[in-house]
Amino acid sequence: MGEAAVDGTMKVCVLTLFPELFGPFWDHGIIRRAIQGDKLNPLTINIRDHAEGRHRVTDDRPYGGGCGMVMKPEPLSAALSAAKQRLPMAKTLLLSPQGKRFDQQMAQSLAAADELILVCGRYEGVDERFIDGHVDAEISIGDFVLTGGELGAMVVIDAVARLIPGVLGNEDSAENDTFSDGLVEHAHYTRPPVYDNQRVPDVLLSGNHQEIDRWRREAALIRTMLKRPDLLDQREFSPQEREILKKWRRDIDSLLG
Ligand code: 4FV
Repeated sequence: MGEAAVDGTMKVCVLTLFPELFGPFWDHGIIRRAIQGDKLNPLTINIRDHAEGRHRVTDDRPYGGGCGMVMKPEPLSAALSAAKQRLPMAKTLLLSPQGKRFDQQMAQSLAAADELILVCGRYEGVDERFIDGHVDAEISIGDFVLTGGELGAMVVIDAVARLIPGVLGNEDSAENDTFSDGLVEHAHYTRPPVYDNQRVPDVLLSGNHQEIDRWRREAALIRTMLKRPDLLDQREFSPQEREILKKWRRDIDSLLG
């Protein structure tokens, strides 16, 4: 999805009725650092600025009756044209419960894009003709209904921005991400070595990085089996993981005598 970032900067434009919601998001943490480091170039466009008439109406009652309001197609497509003037190569993504479920894999593919346009709906949703005519893909952050797409857009931008080369401190931290290899992450510990009468696992204090890697791989595997067994359904185990699983089977067999 989208051409690789030629100059290493991802341009992202958000179409929303509440651009002010994004101010704090742009101004904090890794996102702020990505913007200051020219890795992320954000833009918000207020859909209402592209609505006609004195009242700049952006929504109306649904044809066929029923409760709630629907976002009108004209202000949306006018706002989108303004965005495309700045981001001509961008794919247009609508945040909606009907969308393809967002996950780390999708984040990795979006992170390769040079430009992205994210459309945030409000009310009951947007007029279907805008989707048919202008939306390249719909993305859902989960099977629940939000009051607006803005939080979904922030989730997507946050997960994608940290995968842009050079955004995270040392490169490899994204490599060991949860889900980057289809497993949940191993447990993390920091000082103090004893907390609440609980000691940090000795291997982590050993300095033996081969043993530490092996412990972390084993921990990731067992935590995935315990916390997210669904992640293992279609998953191919690496030779190292197969060795670990066989060792467990031997241990269990010896326990069972
Ligand atoms: C949503 C989701 C979501 C639907 C109607 C906004 C709301 C309202 N977006 N993943 N789940 N959107 O619930 O992305 O317009």
